[in-house]
Amino acid sequence: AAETPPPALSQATTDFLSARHGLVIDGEAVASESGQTMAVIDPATGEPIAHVPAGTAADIDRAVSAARAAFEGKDWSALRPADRERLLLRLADEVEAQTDVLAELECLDNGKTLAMAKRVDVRGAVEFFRYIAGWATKLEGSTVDVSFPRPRQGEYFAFTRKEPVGVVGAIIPWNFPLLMAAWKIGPALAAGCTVVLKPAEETPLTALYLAKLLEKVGCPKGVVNVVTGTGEVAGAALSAHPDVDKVAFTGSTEVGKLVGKAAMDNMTRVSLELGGKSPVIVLDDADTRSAVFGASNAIFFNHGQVCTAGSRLYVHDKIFDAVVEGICEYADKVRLGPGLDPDTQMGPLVSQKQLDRVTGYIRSGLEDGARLAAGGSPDREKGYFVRPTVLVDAGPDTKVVREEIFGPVLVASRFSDIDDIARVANDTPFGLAASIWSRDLSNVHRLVPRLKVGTVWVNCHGLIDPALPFGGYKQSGIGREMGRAVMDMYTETKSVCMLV
Ligand code: TXE
Repeated sequence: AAETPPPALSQATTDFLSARHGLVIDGEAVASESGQTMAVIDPATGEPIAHVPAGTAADIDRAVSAARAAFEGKDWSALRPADRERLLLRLADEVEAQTDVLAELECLDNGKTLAMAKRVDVRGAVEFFRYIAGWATKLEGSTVDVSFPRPRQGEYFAFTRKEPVGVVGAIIPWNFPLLMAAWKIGPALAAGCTVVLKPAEETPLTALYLAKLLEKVGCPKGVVNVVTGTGEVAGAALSAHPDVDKVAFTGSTEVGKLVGKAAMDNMTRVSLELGGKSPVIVLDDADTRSAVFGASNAIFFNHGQVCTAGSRLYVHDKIFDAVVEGICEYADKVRLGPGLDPDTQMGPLVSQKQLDRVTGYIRSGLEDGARLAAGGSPDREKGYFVRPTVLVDAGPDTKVVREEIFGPVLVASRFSDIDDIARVANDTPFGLAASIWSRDLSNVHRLVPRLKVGTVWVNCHGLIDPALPFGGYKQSGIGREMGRAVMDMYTETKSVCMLV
C-alpha cells in the first residue's frame, strides 16, 4: 500500500521530543547516576524518537527518599483533603487542555491511533482524575461500640481513622501508559500518599509529560517522582525497596509474582493487576450482529494489547459459523498503518519483542492444529504490524488457548452444552473478566455467579468506568482498582480505643 505521510506534529510535541529528558526527583529533572540513557522507539517505524535516562537502583533510592521527605514534610501534609481534591481537579483540567500533545506522544510512543489516544487514553485519564479527586474529601472512619466489661469510671470510645499508606511505588505497563499512570497517581494523591512512578521502558514519554503538568498545577516537590528505566533494574529496585509502603503494579503475571514476592519480604502492601485470557461466551439466542461486533472489538481494541482482551471466543454450535465468519470479515477489513495517519484503524504492536511474541504464538497455534480463518501475518516490512488474526478449533490444551498472547489474535471454539460452558471458561489460571452474549436473562443470571472473574460484562465487553471496581480473581491479580474499593489499597485503617 502507498504510504501516506503522517500529519505534522504540534510544535509542543516536537519541542518535548527534542528536549533533554531527565528523571523527575524532588521536582528536578536529573540525569541517572549511571549517566546511561535508553532509546524510545516509534513502533510504526522502528526508529528512535527520544532518549530517556536509564534509572538505576541508586536513582530509585533518591526518588524514594524524596517521596518519603515529601510525605513527612509540611507542604504536603498541610494540604487539607479539599486542597488535594482541587489539585487533582486542576490536574484533570490541565491534562484535558493538553489533549493534543499527550495524544500525539502516546500515539508515537505506543503505536495506537491518534483518535484512540484522545478518546480512550487522555479522556480516560481526565475522567478518572475527576472521579478520584472526590474521594479525597470522602474518606471516613467509623465509631465502634465495643463490648469490653464496663470500666469503673468513664467509658470507652472507639473509632477508626483512614490514614494514607505512605510512599507508593507504582510500576506500570505500556499498553495505556498515561491512563495507567493516572490509575496509580490519582488514588495515591487523593489518599495523601506520595509516589515513585516507574513507567514501562517502551513508553515513558507521557509519564514525564504528566510530571510537568503536576508541577504546573502546584503539586509540591517530591510528591510525584518519575524514574524511567528497565524493569529488571529500576522496577526490581522499587518493588524491593524497604522504605516503600505500598507497591502498585500492573503488568504480566510472571513479573507480578516477582514483584509480589519482593514486596512481601518487607511486608510492603501490594496490589497486582495482571494478565488475562478472558472468555467471550456467545449463547445460541444472542443477537448475532451485536455479538460479531462486540467480540471483534473485545479482541482487536488496542490491537489486543489489553488485559481484559476477549481472547477466547466460545460460540454455541448453532451460530458458530455465522459469528466467526462475521468476525473474520471485520478482521479482513481493518486498515493498518501508523497511528498518526487519520485513515489508520489499527496501528503497530508496541515493540519488536511483542511482534516476535505474537507472531510466535500464531505459528505455534497453527503447528498445534488450529485453522487460520483470518490474518496471520505481519502487515508491512517496516514497523511492528500484525494483521487481526482468527484461529479456529485450537485444542483446549494448546498454548494459544492457555497463555496470554497480548496481540490481535482470537481463538474461537464451539460449544453445545450451556451447563458446561462455565467450566470451560474457568479452565484457565487467569480470572480477570468475561463477557456473555445472550437475550435470555435466566441463562445470564445462571452463568454470572459461576464465572471466576473480577468483571462480567453482558452484551458488551471491556467497558471500564472509574466508579466500578476493577481487578482479577486467581492469577489475574490481587486487589481492586477504581471505585470506592481502590481507596482501601492506598490507606491503612487505624483503630483507636479511648477510655474517657
Ligand atoms: O510485561 P512486564 P512486558 C503481559 C502480556 C505481554 C507480556 C510481556 O502478556 O505480552 O506481559 O510484556 C516492569 N521487577 N502484559 O514484558 O515485563 C516493566 O519495566 C519489577 C500484560 O512488557 O510485566 C514494566 O514497567 N518490575 C499487562 C512493567 O513491569 C518489572 C500489561 C510491565 O512489564 C520487572 C503488560 C521486575 N523484575 C504486559 N520486570 C496487563 N495485564 O495489562 C519488568 N518490570
